[in-house]
Amino acid sequence: MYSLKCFAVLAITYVITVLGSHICPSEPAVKCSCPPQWQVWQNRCYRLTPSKHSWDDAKEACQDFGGKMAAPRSPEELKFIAEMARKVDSQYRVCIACNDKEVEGTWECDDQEEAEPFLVWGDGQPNSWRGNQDCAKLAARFNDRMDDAQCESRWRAFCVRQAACTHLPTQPRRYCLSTDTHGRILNSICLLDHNIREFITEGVVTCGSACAKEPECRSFNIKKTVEGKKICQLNNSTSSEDNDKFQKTDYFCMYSEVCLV
Ligand SMILES: [Ca+2]
Ligand SMILES: [Ca+2]
Repeated sequence: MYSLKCFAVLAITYVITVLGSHICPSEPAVKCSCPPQWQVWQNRCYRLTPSKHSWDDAKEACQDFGGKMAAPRSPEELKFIAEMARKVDSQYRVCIACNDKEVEGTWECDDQEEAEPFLVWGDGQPNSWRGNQDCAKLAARFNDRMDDAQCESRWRAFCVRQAACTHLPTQPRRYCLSTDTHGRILNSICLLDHNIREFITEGVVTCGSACAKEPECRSFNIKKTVEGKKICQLNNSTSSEDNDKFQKTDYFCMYSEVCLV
């Protein structure tokens, strides 16, 4: 009868090619986690202080939690922390680690000393109201943008710390081809009637990549048309699950399964 064999040489070639073409872009290579009360975003953890503090006290409060006061560094990070704050209080006002205490009008943000600080001001801000607004906050009423405020005003604060990240082992895939009892690759036998979709393909790697990305795909056929074009058929079953439909064809057809190494 037939058996399914994974060929080392083929596998190595395919694995290298497949990794080069990013077969699994949705699988993160790094997984990060945070202590309780902290929310992970990328490789950092965020939380709001439960109590309100003046700007200087907020810095200390964040340190007491094992982090430091946060200053968003990109539109994406700003969006993340604004959404986090809105969930706690739809009218939130929260301290962030930017100030112009030293030189009026020259803003500095923690961790952004190397470049222009990331500042997105609300309409009409910073206005240095009454000449005494040297600490930045983020506020819902300014459409999730920044406002210069009195450093003595008491708000919750955003704290940030590094997340604990581990690199997940990459999961290269290889393709197992059906062989006869002598180990010869079968090229006129395929799994029939389990076709989810089909398209013209360049070969095993392209077809296998498509199968790996299709949630329902369990195996694939590559059949050749009379014009010599290769058709990739993605199947929602495998030869072992429906052996009756694993049938001889009167055309070139190679059956394959995507397997984790
Ligand atoms: Ca100021
Ligand atoms: Ca202001």
